[in-house]
Amino acid sequence: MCTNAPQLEFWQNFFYFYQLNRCSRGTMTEEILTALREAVISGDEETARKAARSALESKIDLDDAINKGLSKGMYEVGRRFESSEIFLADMMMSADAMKAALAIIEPELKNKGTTQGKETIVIGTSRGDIHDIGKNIVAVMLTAAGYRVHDLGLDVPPLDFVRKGQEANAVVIAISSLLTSSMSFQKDVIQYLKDMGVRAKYLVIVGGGAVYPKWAMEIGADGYGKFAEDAVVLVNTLMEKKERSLVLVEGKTILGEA
Ligand code: B12
Repeated sequence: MCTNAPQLEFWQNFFYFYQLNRCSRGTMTEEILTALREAVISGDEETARKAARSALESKIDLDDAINKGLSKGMYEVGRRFESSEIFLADMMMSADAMKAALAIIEPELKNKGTTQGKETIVIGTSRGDIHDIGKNIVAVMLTAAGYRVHDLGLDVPPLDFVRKGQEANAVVIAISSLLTSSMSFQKDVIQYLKDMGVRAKYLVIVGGGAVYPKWAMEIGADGYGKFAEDAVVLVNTLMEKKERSLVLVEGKTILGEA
């Protein structure tokens, strides 16, 4: 019996330090996510940069840093703006803080990807809409997934999506809309493609805060994704399909195909 004592002690210590390490890692991750969230809410660029660097140094999941940290902060900013607790200027400062953090995180996310020479995607924010933070994240995720992404930027006129799609020999046209008023331009892109007799050449996917699955169905889009990572699942799924039908993705789960 006594001969097993050192062994027992070894395992007891092992499990103690293992748990300690797990707990402190968990706490550290939570602290960084909170710092990212708070930096966006308070619109503090410098703190946002610091928190982003900590996220990289501590190797926390970068999707979590964006979704559970930065985007959660932005969601709260949107809520406060809607209930008139903050003003446009505050929202702009928050956007700058989020962009500052993303400028540090995004290159690392892109590095994770493989340039597999997959198909080309043209992406942009629709006309009249200058919200580009979410669209930029989608572009980075698709790049990291190996697609060639041509980012047309923001406030993109419907015809530009079509022209650039043709120029770049794209397979997918991705349109982001955060404003209800800019959604109708997504429909215009599809209408132009039809009028020019090239609708079948392109897969049109839509997303962004203002967009919802029924809208995607109404305008005859090929796909809708709620979050940036859904865009990757969506495009991969559409590429594998033999016949066309609308694909809806939320939380990396295919909600339905119609
Ligand atoms: C930051 C912000 C701004 C910034 C934008 C800075 C920038 N460079 O982007 C500034 C301050 C400039 C701004 C201005 C305005 N804004 Co603003 N803004 C926001 C806010 C707070 C956050 C948006 C954001 O960046 N979220 C974080 C990102 C990561 O999320 P996301 O954009 O939704 O993207 C994710 C998904 O949607 C998805 N996704 C995005 N695009 C795509 C595309 C595809 C194909 C797919 C599959 C997925 C996908 O992936 C992303 C990551 O998961 C939202 C509130 C909110 N909760 O959304 C209001 C909000 C969008 N704004 C709003 C308004 C009203 C305005 C203004 C009209 C205010 C004014 N009085 O002037 C102007 C409009 C200017 C214009 N012409 O566009 C309203 C829109 C209401 C509506 N439905 O029409 C919102 C909802 C605020 C509110 N609750 O009232 N805004």
